[in-house]
Amino acid sequence: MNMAAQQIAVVEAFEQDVLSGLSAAQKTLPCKYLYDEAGSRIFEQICDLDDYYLTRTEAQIFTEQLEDIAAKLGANVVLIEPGAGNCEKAEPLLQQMDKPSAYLPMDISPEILLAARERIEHKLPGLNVVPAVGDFTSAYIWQRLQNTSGRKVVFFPGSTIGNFTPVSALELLNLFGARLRPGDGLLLGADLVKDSIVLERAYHDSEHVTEAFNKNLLHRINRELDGSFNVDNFAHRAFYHSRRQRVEMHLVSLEEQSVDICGHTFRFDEGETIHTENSHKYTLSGLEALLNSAGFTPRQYWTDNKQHYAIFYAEIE
Ligand code: AVJ
Repeated sequence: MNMAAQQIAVVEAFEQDVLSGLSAAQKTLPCKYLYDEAGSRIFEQICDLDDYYLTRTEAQIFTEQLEDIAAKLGANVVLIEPGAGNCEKAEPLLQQMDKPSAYLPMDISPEILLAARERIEHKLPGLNVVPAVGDFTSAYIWQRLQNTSGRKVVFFPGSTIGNFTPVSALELLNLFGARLRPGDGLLLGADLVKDSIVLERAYHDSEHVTEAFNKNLLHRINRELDGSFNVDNFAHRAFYHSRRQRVEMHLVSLEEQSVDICGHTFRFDEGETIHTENSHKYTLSGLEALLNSAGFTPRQYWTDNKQHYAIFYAEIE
């Protein structure tokens, strides 16, 4: 597919997902659409918030345990990073690892990947950087690894796993594992179950940045799909659902209203919500069970002193 055709396919997928998501009894929108250019910029602001402990805590564990983590991964490793973005998390790790033989970042944005490749090749001369553009949840992008030789480690930080329901998280880890051989590894970052006040503050921050992040999705529909959302008629809601072990993000309709999108009309009752994101939280034993179910044997984990966040290293037996 050429670039223009690819762009049209992307817009059509967004349109279809929005139309079908808003036609469901519980209106819903896939959370991946939160991360357009504007959304990704707002997400970076979220990562700097005092209330949002995740990014800071994961970075602190990596900084403090980097030697130990790199040693666990071993020498001559091919490091694969699904959803790598700007590749900033992999850089210090690659620097600390013993003769990494290649780095394979995957992302849907070619521009970000190419800029990151240039930066990393400059900082780590001799390292083979092989970016792959595409969606890491599709089997297609993983087929490219079929002929990669050497020990592989999949690097999946950022608690991205939390966006997946437990069932789809297992499917995703199975997809990763299908391309790995015995002795290959997975380095996974995940947010842990904790006091619901701490969790809810992280997703309903006092500076209203998460509100802007959530509402950007409505602005995006207005921009790209000719939508008629009056964004001020919706409120941001985030709450911890303890049985489902997840923070849910919704947009609440503040009044009875109708919205037109691509020639279709959607009705909203007062108080009706659009479910926009799940952020699943795990216990240490829950993570071990998830890894085991996907054929990975946990070898070691690292946490912060409050046990707010965990990084697991596991291997295929
Ligand atoms: C990027 C999925 C890790 O779930 O904490 C942050 C996304 N949403 N604030 C998370 C998010 C609202 C974030 N992840």
